[in-house]
Amino acid sequence: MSVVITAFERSPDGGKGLARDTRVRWALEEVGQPYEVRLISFRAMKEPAHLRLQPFGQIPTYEDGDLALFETGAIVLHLAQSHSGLLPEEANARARAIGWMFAALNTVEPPILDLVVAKFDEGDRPWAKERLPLVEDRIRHRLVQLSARLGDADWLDGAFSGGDLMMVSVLLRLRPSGILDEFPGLAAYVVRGEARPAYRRAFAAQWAINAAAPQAS
Ligand code: GTB
Repeated sequence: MSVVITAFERSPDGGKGLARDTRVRWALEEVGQPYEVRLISFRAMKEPAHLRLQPFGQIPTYEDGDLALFETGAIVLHLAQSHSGLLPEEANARARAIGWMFAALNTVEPPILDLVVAKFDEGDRPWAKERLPLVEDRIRHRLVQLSARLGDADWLDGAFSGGDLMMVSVLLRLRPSGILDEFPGLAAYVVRGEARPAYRRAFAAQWAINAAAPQAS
């Protein structure tokens, strides 16, 4: 039985790897699980067939036989728990790595997503200019803390884990803003993640689809 995920038929980022199927592809590549991709249009995402898989009308989804999952956190955690390669064997180290996955999604990603909203959804509001520095500073606050914890280490807690996969994926979304470059240790951490062969395969696979597709003007 093969694994099938969904991804944008045409990603709004033109294939820069920022859409969330990339983190799922990366996890699949890290654990050596072959997969197929069903590309889906924005319209189809809101139709009943997709809503049965993803109640919020979003990508990515994950199907493996009887199991259908949505939410990248759940998908990556499932892959990490059902294959070797993304979680340490030792129980406490495993629990800490899962903790970093949650930290990425619950503590670091929200202010980063707020910046996307502030720029792209609210950018034309009269108060947008005043709000933007506050949103950016909330991100910086988190990055100061994350950077202090990472220190000179390669990864957040020993060997590379699903926690790093999720944290690097979350931080990547920040690169276009320039804020990541204010934190050279974290910028280098993200580059280390991107240099992993599994990430490169995942990126190349989504790039092949998006670079080939005509972009919306
Ligand atoms: N919490 C969910 C998860 O982690 O799975 C969030 C899933 C999600 O936000 N999916 C987005 C989506 O389907 C795509 S990744 N959006 C369509 C919709 O909501 O109607 C978010 C994303 C979109 C675009 C860019 N980009 O252009 O750079 C980057 C990331």
